[in-house]
Amino acid sequence: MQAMVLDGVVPYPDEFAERYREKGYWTGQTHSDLLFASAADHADEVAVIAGDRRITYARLAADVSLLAGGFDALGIRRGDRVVVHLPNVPEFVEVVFALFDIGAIPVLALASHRRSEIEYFIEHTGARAYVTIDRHDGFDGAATAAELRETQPTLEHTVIVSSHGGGTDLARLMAGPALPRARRSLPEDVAFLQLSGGTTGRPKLIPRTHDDYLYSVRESDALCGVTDRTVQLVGLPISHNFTMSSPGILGVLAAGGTLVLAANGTPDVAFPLIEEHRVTQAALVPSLALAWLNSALRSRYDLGSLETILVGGAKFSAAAARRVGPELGCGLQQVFGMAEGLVNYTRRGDDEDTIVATQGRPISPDDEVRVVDDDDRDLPDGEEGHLLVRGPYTIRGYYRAPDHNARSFTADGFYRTGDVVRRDARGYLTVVGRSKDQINRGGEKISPEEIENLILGHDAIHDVSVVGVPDESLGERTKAYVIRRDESDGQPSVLGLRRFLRDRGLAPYKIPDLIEFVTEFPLTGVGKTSKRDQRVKGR
Ligand code: J2J
Repeated sequence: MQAMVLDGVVPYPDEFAERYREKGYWTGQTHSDLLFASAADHADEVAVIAGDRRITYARLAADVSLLAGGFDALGIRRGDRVVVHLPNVPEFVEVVFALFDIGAIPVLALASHRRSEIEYFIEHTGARAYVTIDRHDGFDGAATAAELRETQPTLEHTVIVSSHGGGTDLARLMAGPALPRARRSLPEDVAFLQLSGGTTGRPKLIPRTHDDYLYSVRESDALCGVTDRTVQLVGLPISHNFTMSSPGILGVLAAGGTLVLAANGTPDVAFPLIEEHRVTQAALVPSLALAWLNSALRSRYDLGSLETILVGGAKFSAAAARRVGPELGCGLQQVFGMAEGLVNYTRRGDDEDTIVATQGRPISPDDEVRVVDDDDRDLPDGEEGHLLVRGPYTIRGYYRAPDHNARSFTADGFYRTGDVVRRDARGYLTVVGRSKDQINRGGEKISPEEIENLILGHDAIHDVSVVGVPDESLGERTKAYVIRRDESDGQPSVLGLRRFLRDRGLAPYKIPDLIEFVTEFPLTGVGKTSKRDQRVKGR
């Protein structure tokens, strides 16, 4: 089999790839190998629990092979892009593994995305198929799919999963013969396209290979103590990089553990599931961890099975982190990761100060971390600077984004994370801020420019500036300062502008929390809009 040819992907240079293989980081396993190996070792154990469904490893593997047969019969082949747009349902796991099995490339949308984002993913990747759900949080998947089939020339197939489980489209796909076990992709192939938070315009897509991704998954399992006894609550969006890989659903499936899928991670949903299924591990964003700490429901449920919560996606305050052990009665691991690659964990045996006050240290001895000043000069430990990274599971470039890549990577391949950190002598990182133009709304990343561009599409708007303003629970909320045109007659209203964005098919989490109409923006010394002033004033 030849290596997959996919335009717009920046490969690891040969000498690095060789080194990562020699050191045993890249083992040659593909995602589909991972699942079938676990299915062989843990056939009768439960892989996925969702509502009253319990899916064993044997069942999961069999369904994946049937579904792979269905996609294959549609003509979906190795390297074809398929947008997968599903909430936390078992069909997500089945569909992505079926696509992995034929070597097709899932493009991982978030369930909260809407037409606007999905359209862009299909256009940008030339996707041939789109898999979604009939109904989710006010989203009408069937109507959206029908519309996209009309407007998107590359889109040949849409598959609608029923929110009651399965559905006629899936049943049809699974009616034919299963695809026999065979190797249909190489470990160095791009396995899927993950989403970046985005800083300019539309979110960038991140090509992750089997080899690089599964290295991070296996190491995450070791660092987080994941075994076949692990029962993991999946309450964060299932396709997010944290949920997929840190150690995530792939980590649990690799180890033969059990996933408990939850619609979300709020205490009212999560606590009963923890009690019922004796959940041992959960991944949370800081706002959810706070909600758990402050919930009156804590005393109503037995959370005694919980061994560890992993908290990441945004900065967890040391004050809240310190409460986890005493109040939830479980361990804490902080996780500072990114879909582009690098993941840091506090280690399970670390002293309390390290666990509460740092965001951990990198997974790999070969993660090359640099902390630099504005001119890319390396700074001594303890000083705040820009975090750059290169390593065995960090991408060398975004998908089909040469101009952006020139800015986001150094000439020698270090990724500019846009995070401002301090490193201590042991290599532990503390996140102190951010230099990228991005809003982190409780772990959900928002590109101000994307929202600004959409708002500027409104006839009555003259100018707009979107910033993140401090928020006690989410860390940040979004605020749009809007200047209407002179002749706009006070239109649109706040509600009108929200409706405008919703009608454009924008994901609800990107619709500004606060909108203020102003007549001018504060300016910096050189006459640019001062987003800093707007952030401070906006609280
Ligand atoms: C401060 N900022 C953090 C943390 C991420 C594991 C965990 C999280 C992600 C993720 C992930 C942070 N403290 N603990 O992919 O595998 C901010 C940083 C970072 C950006 C990446 C994983 N953990 N962040 O959040 O691609 O700004 O990945 O660069 O969504 O989130 O966002 P994302």
